[in-house]
Amino acid sequence: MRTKTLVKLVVVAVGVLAVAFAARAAKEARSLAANAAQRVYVAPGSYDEFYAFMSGGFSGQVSVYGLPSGRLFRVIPVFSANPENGYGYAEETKPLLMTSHGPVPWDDTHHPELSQTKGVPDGRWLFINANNTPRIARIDLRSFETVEIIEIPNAGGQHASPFTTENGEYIVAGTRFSVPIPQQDVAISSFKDNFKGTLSFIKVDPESGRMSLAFQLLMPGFNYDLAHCGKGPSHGWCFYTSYNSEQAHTLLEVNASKNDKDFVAAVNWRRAEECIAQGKAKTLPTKYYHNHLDEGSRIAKSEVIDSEPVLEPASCEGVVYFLPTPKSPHGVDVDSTGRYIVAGGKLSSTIPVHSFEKIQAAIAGKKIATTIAGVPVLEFEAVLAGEVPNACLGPLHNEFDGKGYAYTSCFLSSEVIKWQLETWKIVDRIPTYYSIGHLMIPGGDSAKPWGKYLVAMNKITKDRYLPTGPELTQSAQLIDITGDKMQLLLDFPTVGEPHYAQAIPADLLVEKSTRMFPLENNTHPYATKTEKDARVERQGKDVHVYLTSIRSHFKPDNVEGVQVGDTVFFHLTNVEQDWDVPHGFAVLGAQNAELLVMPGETRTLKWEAKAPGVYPFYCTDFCSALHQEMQGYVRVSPQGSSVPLGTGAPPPAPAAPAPKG
Ligand code: RUQ
Ligand code: CUA
Repeated sequence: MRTKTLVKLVVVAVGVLAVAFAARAAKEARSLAANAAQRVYVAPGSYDEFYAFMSGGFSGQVSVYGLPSGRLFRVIPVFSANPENGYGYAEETKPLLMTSHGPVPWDDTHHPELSQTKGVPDGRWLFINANNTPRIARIDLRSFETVEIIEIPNAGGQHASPFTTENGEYIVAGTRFSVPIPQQDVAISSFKDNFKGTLSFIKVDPESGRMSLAFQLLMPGFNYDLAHCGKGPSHGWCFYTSYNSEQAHTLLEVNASKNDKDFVAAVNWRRAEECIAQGKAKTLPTKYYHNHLDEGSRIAKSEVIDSEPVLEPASCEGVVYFLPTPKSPHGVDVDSTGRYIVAGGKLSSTIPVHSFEKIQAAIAGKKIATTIAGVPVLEFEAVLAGEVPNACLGPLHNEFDGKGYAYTSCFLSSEVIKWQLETWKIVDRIPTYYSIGHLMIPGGDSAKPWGKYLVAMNKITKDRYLPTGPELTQSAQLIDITGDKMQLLLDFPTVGEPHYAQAIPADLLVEKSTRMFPLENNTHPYATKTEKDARVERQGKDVHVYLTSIRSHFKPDNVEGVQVGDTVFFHLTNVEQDWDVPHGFAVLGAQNAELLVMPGETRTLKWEAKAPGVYPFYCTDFCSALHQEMQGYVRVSPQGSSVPLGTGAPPPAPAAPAPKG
């Protein structure tokens, strides 16, 4: 029956999409603000009002845009190596991408999450998940760089991640694909017996931001899709959607759509802490990596961790409850007051809203319908606050404006709807082009949304832009939400596939933006802080070049005495102490990437000397009028050659004048 519903919905959706295409011009004209251009125009040299951080999806990165202009400022490399600046190629950054599977140079990022204090984004860090090889990264919002990556063990498809509690006590994560725990060779058809899901709680050090895996909750093998944590009255709880409560292991599009309701798992993490303090957790042997960039040396180091506490619901009463939720829910969002938990329903046309107060009353009143693997299932009617009827097709995600309204993205009907909490009445809708996934309001998942704009993130653009072959861009659409009617202002193409995004007022970040790394704080063991220390040293078959850069030369700019079979480490210290003066470094035949070295830092490129010859190197970043002069050579001689190691022989003295006679 669910299959039929699905087919019907898809047929309707295709129809809706066709209509949307045909009537696009007319509808768009109606929803486009009259003075849209003026309202998004940020004059040359002026700053945007908000920073928006968008996930890159399958690009594995985070892109930084300005709002309202939609201008792209930067792509921050996170889980994917980035030859553009040497991230993942420079020796210092390689350890950031280490995992228990070895170095992993790519991933799929979905949900950026700003750190919060008292439920409000504080502009310190941005967290983001890796879906495929489960990890969470932390980006420092002073330097806009990835400074830490922690692997999440016992997980697959780490999608319900990384969502913060009100004060960053935890960043939570959930496993979309259940797996055998511990991993083992079992028949996939033994899914129901052997596969489990995990909900992870990662502690964040309030001073340094350092993450550590505090514990995992072992759950029945459903697909845990998304999460959000409580705030205000619901602080202390986190909520995870799940689908595939059927525990199907094949043909999920049919077999995981059978049950009329799946579940939101409501986790009381304070209760978990109590149980762990009472010794109720098991220690599971496991192996995962925790990688961290040292602030002084700016060298990443990896630590391997081999066990972790795991809590089973049956051994900790009251730690988790299931809230029945219709039709394969996707997003789960907590409104700004912390009183309502709004779920999506990929195959639904209504939006179910759970009430935190009613959940507490249902627990106290033992309104328990059944129990699954030690998890009590609360009665649907007992926890439901209300439903938005005839909402739209395929509601996925919700954000809030702090004024009592929720905004829901509807994938199948390609629109955003605005509705009122408590009356559950729809007050406005606006089409999106096309197939919107997430939507984002600055601070829209926090206790104090800044409101003003809404960004729709669309999966499909079809006829919206100039065609670029078979692959078309995804897009973001900026919508004004200050009035009664939502108004379209702008749309712009995005990098990779933006799933979710977060935005924060620019003035919370601008002042503290890092301008350079002070040379005196550089503790890199191969740093060369002054030109007079520039040199070349040999250690067996390794040659270390202590290199400096400053406008417009390298020191040394010639290296001789390298022999075939040597490995050359170019340790480049950019000794500039000025803003916006990186120097690049590239050498002929390098099989990794370039280096892009910020003022005051040291980065290392490994280069193999393979054949005799003289190989040029140069600066890749146009840094000065004499940038083109910023170059050098490395000479490679045959093995056993007598060419001395050093910075090159001085030019031969001019020949003495011939005696007169
Ligand atoms: S997802 S389009 Cu957050 Cu990866 Cu919903
Ligand atoms: Cu340094 Cu160009």
